Amino acid sequence: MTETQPLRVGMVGYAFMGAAHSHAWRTAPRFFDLPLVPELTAVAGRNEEGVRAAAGKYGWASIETDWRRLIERDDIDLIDICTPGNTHADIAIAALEAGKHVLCEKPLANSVEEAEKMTQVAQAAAQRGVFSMCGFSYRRTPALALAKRMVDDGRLGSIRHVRAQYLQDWLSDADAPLTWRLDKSKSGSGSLGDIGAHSIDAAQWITGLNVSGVSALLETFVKERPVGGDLVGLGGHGGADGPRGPVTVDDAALFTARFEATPDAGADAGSGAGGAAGPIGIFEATRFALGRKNAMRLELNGTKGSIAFDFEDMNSLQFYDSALEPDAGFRKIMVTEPSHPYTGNWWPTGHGLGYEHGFTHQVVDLVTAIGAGEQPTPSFADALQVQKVLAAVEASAENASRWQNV
Ligand code: SOE
Repeated sequence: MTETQPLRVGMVGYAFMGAAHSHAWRTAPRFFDLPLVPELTAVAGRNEEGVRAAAGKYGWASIETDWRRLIERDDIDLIDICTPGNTHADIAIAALEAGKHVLCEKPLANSVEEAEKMTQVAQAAAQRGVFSMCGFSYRRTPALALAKRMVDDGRLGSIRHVRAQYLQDWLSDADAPLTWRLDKSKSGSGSLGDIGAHSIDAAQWITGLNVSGVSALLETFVKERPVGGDLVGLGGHGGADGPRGPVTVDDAALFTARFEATPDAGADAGSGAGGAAGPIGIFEATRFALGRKNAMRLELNGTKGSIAFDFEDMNSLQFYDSALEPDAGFRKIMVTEPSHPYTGNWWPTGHGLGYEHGFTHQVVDLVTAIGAGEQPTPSFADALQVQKVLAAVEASAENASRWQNV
């Protein structure tokens, strides 16, 4: 019997994403057959007390207080980057150049320039068998993976409309603290990059088409907030009386978009002479939609049918098939069958999965690709395309919503 080789992981950062990734590294080999077995070798963070507590809680074997030291270690094969966006480029480039595989949280970087550099380094590293992936974890939600499969199988025909919303409400309280997610120098942007980036990636991935241009509005509703706040940076109450600091990111982002043409658009999509050949889209991302907790929603209307998804009901997908009687209406598919993406490795039909499973599936797909010596997806190049859309949205919003090509 041959023994499965380990994949020794070093993770940087240990807050919200660090917790989700730790759980995924630990769980993936217990429910899926992997070509390499992940080991939680070391976790890095600047605060020794904090990183030591995180290592104990999440099960990491050792700690470092400088990510550079993690990269120098020869008992680490993969660096998992769970830190704010302003640190991604330095860590990812150093890791890839040192021959470590990389998993990097989204958005890939805080600028197109950084993302381009990271992509160049990633592509050169891939030639040497050193791979990288960006953590757009929603791709691994079974219902969205099923949506992708249905679009690829032609069940919707040519896509005409993309309607994507990502709605949360944890910033609605004007006294919620000023955390790193509200500081442009750390996060790059606000709702746009934090949650809108997921919608852009999901829309491009499922349709197989890139966004080619946008017209956008950005708004910051609360301009100053109480300083302080926890490491996780999601919600809480900062107290109304203490010092306040400026919010330097958007609270809400809206944009209309065009996608590139589908190869059969002229024949099937009825675009008309001189009309748009690809789908049109409307995107909305906000952390001020009171009552909406994690409503990552996507609706696609094609020439043959429609699908609709809402993460608040994440184990199901709505499907309208125009080949059926019109009064058949939308049907709710419970995405819990063994034939559905990822679900067969979990519970009996109908028992459902949660937020954390997306991260576990991300590890499964990453380790499977590394084991096969293949490029995992989304690659840094895929994430660079998302970064270009984010930049186009900001440029359009700064220019009175003027059309901006990506
Ligand atoms: C991580 O993938 C992430 O985008 C977080 O950064 C968001 O805040 C979260 O709400 C969705 O997931």
